[in-house]
Amino acid sequence: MAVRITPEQIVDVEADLLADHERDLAALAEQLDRRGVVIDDIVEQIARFSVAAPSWALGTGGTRFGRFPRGGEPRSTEEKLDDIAALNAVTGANRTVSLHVPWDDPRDPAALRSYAADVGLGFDAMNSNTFQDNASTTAGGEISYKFGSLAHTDPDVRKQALEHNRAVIELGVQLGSTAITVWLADGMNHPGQANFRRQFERVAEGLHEIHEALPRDWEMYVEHKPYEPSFYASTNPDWGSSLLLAQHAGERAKCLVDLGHHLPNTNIEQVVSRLAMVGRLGGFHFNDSKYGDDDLTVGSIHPYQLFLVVLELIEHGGGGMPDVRYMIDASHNLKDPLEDLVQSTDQLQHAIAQGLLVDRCALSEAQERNDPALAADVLQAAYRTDVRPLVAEARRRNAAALNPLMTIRRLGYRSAVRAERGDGTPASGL
Ligand code: LRH
Ligand code: MN
Repeated sequence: MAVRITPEQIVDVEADLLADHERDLAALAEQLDRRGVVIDDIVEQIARFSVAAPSWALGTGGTRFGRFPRGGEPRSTEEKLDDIAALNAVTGANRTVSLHVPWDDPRDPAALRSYAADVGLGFDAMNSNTFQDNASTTAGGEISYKFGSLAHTDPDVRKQALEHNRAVIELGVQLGSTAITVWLADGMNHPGQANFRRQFERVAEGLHEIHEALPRDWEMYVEHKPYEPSFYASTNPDWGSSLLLAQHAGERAKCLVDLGHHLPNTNIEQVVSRLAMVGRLGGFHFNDSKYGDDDLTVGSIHPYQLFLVVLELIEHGGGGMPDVRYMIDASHNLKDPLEDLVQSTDQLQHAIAQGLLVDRCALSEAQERNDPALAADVLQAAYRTDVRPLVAEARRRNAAALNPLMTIRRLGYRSAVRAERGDGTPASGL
């Protein structure tokens, strides 16, 4: 019997928090009122926000140097949905799941769809996988993706990669998803190993064929990454290549920005501004990183960068968060996967609250007048505001938790599912 978290349980275990919350919220409302800010609009916008949880990040992640599973990991896609339902119960902001095929390969998609609906979840962008040799994606091992997939010199390998993407789309249609994300590990490890142009042209052609296979109401997202597992050149390394590939693929092809897929010191908020400006910003894989594609907790290393990315989104959305795809893509080597996803979602809710507090009129005036100090002051006034009462209130209005991390611990979710699932079975995924 799956472990469920109910709004009533949350109210019970947080009874001692409510009075302080209401006091803090009233104090902030009074402070913001003096700045001409009506908190209800901001609370409503935060409450409307939702970020998809990655089905591949509900187990303990690892590296080539080791993996330290903690037990109680989901043994099936259904149990992953149980965990995401628990996550959504305490955050009120993870209302969809992004599946990764064949790590998730449901035998009965219709049954999985109604299982998800029963726990209040929907299916976000699907993810294909032509970066591993899985029997179900390599024609039973007839082909290998060792030297790439859509970029491969062998037409049989390219054909199989297309078949797999079409199969992922068909599965997504049955689940009610309306998008597919295509990240390719294709590239080179050695100078001269392949021809840059011919590799890129093969990928461009392959993505165009995937675009042509999209149902009318679907979009596809091309995800760039500078390196790993290709360590000399990735075929789609940066936003420029990704934009060229999306434009060549078709009208409903856009670019997905994984925050960890940028070389150190890349101005990611500017990348977001560029892609939004040309109407090709499809969505995000939120995470954070210090060095490479570390897939760490969102906003845990570069919180100000996250704030600036959100600011570009609010600019693009005309004062609110635009209708693009928001997804988390993380890997949890040390933290409990659910607690890490709680903190990533919480960081996003805070960055959005701070972004919505920016006085955008004062900012553009300072910009027009070339007054960088005043512009910085306008940004800092928002960034330095303690928005925790706003975020907690938005969650409370979604019947979720004022303090999700403390509450998921007080409810003993992990130990309850561990008792049910045991320690043996690591979850499929990263
Ligand atoms: C590649 C990536 C991609 C997924 C994978 C799980 O690094 O970000 O989005 O397919 O992680
Ligand atoms: Mn990603």
